[in-house]
Amino acid sequence: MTDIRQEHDTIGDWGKRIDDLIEGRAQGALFNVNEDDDREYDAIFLGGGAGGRFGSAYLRAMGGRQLIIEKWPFLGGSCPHNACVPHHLLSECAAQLMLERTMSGKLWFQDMTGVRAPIKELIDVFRKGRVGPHAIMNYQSKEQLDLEYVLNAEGTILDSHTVEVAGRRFRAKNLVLGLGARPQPLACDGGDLKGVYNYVNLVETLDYEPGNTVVVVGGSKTAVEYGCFFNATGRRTIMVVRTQLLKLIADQETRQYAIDRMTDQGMEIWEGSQIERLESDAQGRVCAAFIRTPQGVERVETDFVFAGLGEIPNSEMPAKVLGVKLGAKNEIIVNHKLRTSVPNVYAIGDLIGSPMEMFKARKSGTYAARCIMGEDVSYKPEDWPDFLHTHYEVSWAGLSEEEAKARYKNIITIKMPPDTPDGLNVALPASDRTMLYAFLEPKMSGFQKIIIDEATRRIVGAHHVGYGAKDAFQYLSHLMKQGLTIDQLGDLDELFLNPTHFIQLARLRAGQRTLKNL
Ligand code: NAP
Ligand code: KPC
Repeated sequence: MTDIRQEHDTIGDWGKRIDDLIEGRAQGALFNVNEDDDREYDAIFLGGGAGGRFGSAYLRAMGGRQLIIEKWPFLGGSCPHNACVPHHLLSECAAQLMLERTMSGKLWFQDMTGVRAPIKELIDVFRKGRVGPHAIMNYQSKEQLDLEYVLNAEGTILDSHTVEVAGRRFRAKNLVLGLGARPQPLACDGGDLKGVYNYVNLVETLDYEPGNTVVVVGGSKTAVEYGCFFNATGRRTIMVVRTQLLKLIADQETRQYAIDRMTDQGMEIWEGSQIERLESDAQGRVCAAFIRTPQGVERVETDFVFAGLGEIPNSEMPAKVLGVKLGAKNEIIVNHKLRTSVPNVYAIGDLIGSPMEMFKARKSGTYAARCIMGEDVSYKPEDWPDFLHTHYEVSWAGLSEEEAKARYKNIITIKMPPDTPDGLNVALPASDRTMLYAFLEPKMSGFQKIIIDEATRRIVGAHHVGYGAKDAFQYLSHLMKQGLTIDQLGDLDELFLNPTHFIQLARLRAGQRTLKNL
């Protein structure tokens, strides 16, 4: 055990310390506990991921006392270690590679014929660099946010007020569980062979350069994000989807645009299909996948299978020790105050089930903290803006066109590209990172749509495929919940050329008393 309370590591020092602990060159728990403070803890946060860290910061900022107990030697959780941050790195590379392949041999772009980009080298780049964000989280939490924490040691719940870690017992008025989730394994014969990856073991164990064919299992965010990257590297990529791809994009036109651009890139989407079994070579590595399709079983030679099948909440210890109630997918059931079925025990983040988004984890942590500190707030994650990556970013907020039609008597849509006989072969939308497409390959320059309830003139849905619109969607979603109308949207001040085009398009129609599609 190392007491680091009086040590004031720089971010650089933290990077070295964390690297040594991860790589096994150093051991032992790190205690950053304020022994001079004799107040009882308001909350112990078991798990220092996004939820635990943000909940702690909020509680501390409100004047409370908190302690984070985290098994890894860093705060921030799976997001910067093996989940969202590598997702984003890979997705940025997928977008870049798609641009380079589309522009191959034109302007200053190199000829990409036959070029296969390395997967392992990029994963190595990530592994080497990930201590950077880790170090910032530890530094910021200690030196700037004044949080107390114990790192690099697994906490054991003794009761609803007490956790033991590295031989010490800590007691608090409340316990906040933020134990995260783990990938659902591929349950088939050969599902545990070498060469079968998920987002965790890909980062931790990939030690060879995958061959020319990749099989991806799953049809939602994780599978699609990784699949698009593997495809963009220049490999044959087969998506094995047991039902339908990207069901979570409710607006069918947006979904179709996203899927069509994936297939344009050569991705093979095998819907209604399942992996039946995986075959191993003499070294115990996968060498073929038997895939049951609606047409029969196909054998595909591959040395690389990636499973993106969702996640299982790590709820076993609290269920066993405290008896907290669980849902059907192992998630801890909480109410709008993030309270579990056990008094004074809260749960946050991935542990409470979908959506398992880092931004939901952060927010749920802060709401638990506010409830603990006596605020009367309710956490309602029902109505949030969302996104995923293909080779593009797909962002959405509010209703799909289909949902809006079912709910309102008459709806108006404003789209780019518009519905014309030219289809997608027009040079708009065009903006950040789609300008070259607009001029040289117009149908790849994106798709966007807002949906308006004609009677109230309110914007009830917004959808976007392109780049750089997530920022706008954060604010747009808030404004839509406040009742944003086409008139108010058209009256905002835009910065030319913004990725969504929504303000200027709304302005073109806002003068109409009876709205028409555009
Ligand atoms: P998910 O959203 O739970 O989707 C699981 C996918 O795997 C679905 O397509 C599902 O098919 C399929 N599946 C599940 N069990 C299967 C089985 N036994 N055999 C074949 N297919 C199976 O999982 P995810 O995409 O891994 O995402 C996990 C969580 O992380 C989600 O909450 C997500 O929001 C979050 N995430 C977010 C991002 C982002 O960019 N915002 C990126 C990655 C992950 P069915 O549709 O047929 O059920
Ligand atoms: C780079 C980045 O913000 C991802 S790491 C975030 C971890 S935390 O701030 O604890 O949510």
